[in-house]
Amino acid sequence: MTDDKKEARATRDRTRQAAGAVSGGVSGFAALAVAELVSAAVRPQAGPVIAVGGAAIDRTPTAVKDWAIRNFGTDDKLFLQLGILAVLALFALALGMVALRFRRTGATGVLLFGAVGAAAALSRPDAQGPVDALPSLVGAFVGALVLYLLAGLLVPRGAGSGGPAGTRGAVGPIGAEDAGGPAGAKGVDGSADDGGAGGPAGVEGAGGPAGVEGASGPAGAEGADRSADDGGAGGSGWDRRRFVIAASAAAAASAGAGALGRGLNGANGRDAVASRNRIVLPKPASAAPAVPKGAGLRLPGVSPFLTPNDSFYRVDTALVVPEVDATSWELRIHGKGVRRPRTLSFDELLRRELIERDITLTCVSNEVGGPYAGNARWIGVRLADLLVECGVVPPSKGGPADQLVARSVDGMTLGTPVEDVMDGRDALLAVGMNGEPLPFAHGFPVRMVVPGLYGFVSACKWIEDLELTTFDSYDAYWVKRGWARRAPVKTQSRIDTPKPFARPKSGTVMVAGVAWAQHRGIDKVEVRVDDGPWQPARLAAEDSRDTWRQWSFPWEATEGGHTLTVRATDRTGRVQTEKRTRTVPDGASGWHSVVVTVD
Ligand SMILES: Nc1nc2c(c(=O)[nH]1)N[C@H]1C(S)=C(S)[C@@H](COP(=O)(O)O)O[C@H]1N2
Ligand SMILES: [Mo]
Repeated sequence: MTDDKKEARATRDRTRQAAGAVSGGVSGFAALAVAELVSAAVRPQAGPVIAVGGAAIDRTPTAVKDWAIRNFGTDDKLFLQLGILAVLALFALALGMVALRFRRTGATGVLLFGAVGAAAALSRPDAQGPVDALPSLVGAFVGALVLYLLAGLLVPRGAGSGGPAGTRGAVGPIGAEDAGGPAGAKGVDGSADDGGAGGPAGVEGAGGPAGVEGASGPAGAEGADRSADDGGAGGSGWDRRRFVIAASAAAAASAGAGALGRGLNGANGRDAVASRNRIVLPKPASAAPAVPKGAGLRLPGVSPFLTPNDSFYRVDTALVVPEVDATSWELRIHGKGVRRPRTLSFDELLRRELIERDITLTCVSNEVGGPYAGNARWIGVRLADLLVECGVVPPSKGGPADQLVARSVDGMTLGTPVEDVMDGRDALLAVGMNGEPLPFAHGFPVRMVVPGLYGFVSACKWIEDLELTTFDSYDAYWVKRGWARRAPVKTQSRIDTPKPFARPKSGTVMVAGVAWAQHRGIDKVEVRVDDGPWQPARLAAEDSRDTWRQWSFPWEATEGGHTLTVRATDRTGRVQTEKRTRTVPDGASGWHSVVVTVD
């Protein structure tokens, strides 16, 4: 063989390898797109990426999850999904290369991924039954088929095997029949079901058959492959044009299916959106007193006293925010010692006496100085009244149940002490947040809020079930993962301004922030500069003991590096502890410090 020929051959091989990877990529894309489409018929949460992501979240060790929350914050889920997609893409490319030599093995590999997705979907706590496996299974089946057919186009023609036309003529129809079904049907689906935005893309799905036609011939040409086995000098060519057409058609059909699926999944949520838009929150029988004038200091850099909904922190395990239709929503109250179990609709809830309260919510995953705290004006029904109506008696009065387990539509469980809910504090089944129905991300249509307890033991979003039980007999989701059974909020204070490593000018620098000890109240905040004495900060007016309190401290700053530290004292007289603990199992403790350089 001359050098020229060798080089030409090497180039051909590389091109073929690349084409193999492309078939893998296209097949993976087809699998996910079809899965998306099928999930629209089942439920969005049954899609493979969401199911695998959800399963991964539930199995992630607590330390890693905590790390992810700390480092990615609310973006942790985006990173997880991107990670899953990246892994899938790598495997798809690899399977495409495998399929160059072993078409069945490659296709089987795709099916195995489908099996993993299906298993994940079936294992989700909110799985509705065997149908949840369908998106993964159907998607993987189509993906496998696409890979098998595309890889068939990459089979080199043996010397004298009669050229593409002849090959197609000979075996084409059989292959076409095999493949034409699903891909063609997809295209038809696309154009038939979808009248709106998805339309054009769906119609493109009709490109499927074209790709199938392209694919059909060479599928039959496998025989030629076996005999030639890439070896025949000059016989290792394959029809690039047909491959490009087929791969593009398959990709376009997949894009159509995927877009249609997205559109339909979006439509499912539209009922929920409409139900939310229709809600007019009744005037509360017991309105929250106006926020005292001096509660918000209006200092630049300090968290606003009431946190707007769109900047309120969000912590949950939901990869897709559940969109619950309030018109069909129900809450069931039942369990140990519930003499009159009942089920309430959203309308029944709204017809009850509503109370409005300002309550600060904090997350146990919040590190000292961290952002997972927010203060909102909630409207809801008093949970204790409802429990009393159901015949529930708190443990202190001899009731048999000491734990109230709240369950959400996405299968989350949170356990709250019955005693706390019934001790007179404003534990709410909240329907409104800062003057509007709950945002979807914050639990629409109904969530719990209990002053004084971390969110993971009290603030169930998208709630649908309340069960009275005991702490001895049941561990809720986070408790199973190493977090505490009972977790009252720890007294904390935070310096909002100046920011770490700020470079303020010497002179008077306003140091300010927030402090919280929900349901106990904040009585004192002190600031220390370097190793100096603790100096009292000015406390803003108190709204209620269930809310955080702003504070400020005019500091006569001198040039150089300084460390500012803050600590609070709650109304029981206890000073915020200096002892640093991690967030697991019951919340971080320690003092917040900020290092600045004064110029
Ligand atoms: N269904 C559901 N409810 C949930 C959670 C969750 O993961 N799923 N997380 C809890 C935690 S840990 C906290 S701190 C609060 C946060 O509420 P937010 O996202 O509205 O701020 O919701 C709680 N309720
Ligand atoms: Mo939390």
